[in-house]
Amino acid sequence: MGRTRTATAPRTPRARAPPSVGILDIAFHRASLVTPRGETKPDRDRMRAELKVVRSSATVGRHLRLEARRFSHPELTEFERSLVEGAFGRGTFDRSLTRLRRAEERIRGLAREATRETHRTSGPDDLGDLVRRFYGRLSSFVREIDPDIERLRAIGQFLDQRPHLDPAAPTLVVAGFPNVGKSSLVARLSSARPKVADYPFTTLSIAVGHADLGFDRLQVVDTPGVLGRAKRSNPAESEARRTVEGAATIVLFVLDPTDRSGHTLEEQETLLARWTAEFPGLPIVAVETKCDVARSPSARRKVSATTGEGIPELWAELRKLVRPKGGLPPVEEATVEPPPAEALNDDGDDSAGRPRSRMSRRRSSRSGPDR
Ligand SMILES: Nc1nc2c(ncn2[C@@H]2O[C@H](COP(=O)(O)OP(=O)(O)O)[C@@H](O)[C@H]2O)c(=O)[nH]1
Ligand SMILES: [Mg+2]
Repeated sequence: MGRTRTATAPRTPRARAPPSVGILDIAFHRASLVTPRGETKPDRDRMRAELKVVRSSATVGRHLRLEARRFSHPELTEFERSLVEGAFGRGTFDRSLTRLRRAEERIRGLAREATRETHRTSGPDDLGDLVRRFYGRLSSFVREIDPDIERLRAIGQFLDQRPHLDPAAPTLVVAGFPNVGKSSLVARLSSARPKVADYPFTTLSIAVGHADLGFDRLQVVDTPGVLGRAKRSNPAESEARRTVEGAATIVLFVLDPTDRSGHTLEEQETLLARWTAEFPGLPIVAVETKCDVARSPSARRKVSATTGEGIPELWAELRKLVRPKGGLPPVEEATVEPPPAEALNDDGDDSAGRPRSRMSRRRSSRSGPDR
């Protein structure tokens, strides 16, 4: 066998140009359009060099501020920061943001220095050299932070694909092992229409729906399944755990007593016991679902997302737990806010144009993203 490449060898995808290429292209193009004014040609030469320095650096600065702006208007919530930390590593977000801001400052300083230098330089050749040197340094400053810009863009995309949870609203996080019926229950309990399927990890990231409690609006969050392994977890599992830890005011822990999920009740109970110990202040309501198929002898509440059995009683229990401290009159029945039929799409959350909070309008909520 020779070392010839076979036709079936996988081709590496063409690398995308780093962000600096686009940013610098725009900056240099804009700088090339300057129209210097001045009485004499030497005046105009000097002015042209100065304007090129000022305009190219200002354009780059504006682009860098735009890359960072997404994270400060509005500020990320603690929970969003925790999700980002889980997916991208501790501290990486802040590091990239700091490096971006520092680069912007350095570029401002560099431009000030070069502008001053144009006043001490004369002759088109020397001025041309000065601008070229400035462009070179500007380019290397921007190239240096390519990985940071790329990371911030990826973080922005990651957050766009997750619902924005209102940190002030009561939040029911529905969690449990994979394939036990979490998404089916979320659909029963809220306006969300997550994808339901009989294989594990249908739900790879969190999704939110809402239920109107009368006195308040409950956020109901669907989470990816957690296998409850002591030391290891995949990104979807760690997202679920962070949601329990960082967003839940109540956890609905769903157990499947049938053999359909592929996990024994004992395995599931072990995770329930672990979380109960790990989150002592958090109300955890355990329910056994799929009661239309099988019931365990336990004293736990039994429900079925398929037939709706046990759901009103479950609501009554949940409602007591989220009752506001001020003691507004209790409401008899929680009403789920179903979106109108035409708005029932794969995006899950209400796309019905119902008024949402400013924050949730900003980012679209997704349910059951099967990515
Ligand atoms: N018979 C029955 N099947 C259910 C029930 N809830 C969910 N399932 C089925 O169980 C499978 C997994 O459901 P899903 O909601 O996607 O589980 P998740 O992975 O925990 O979100 C799907 O095939 C559902 O149709 C239930 O109450 N009764
Ligand atoms: Mg699911």
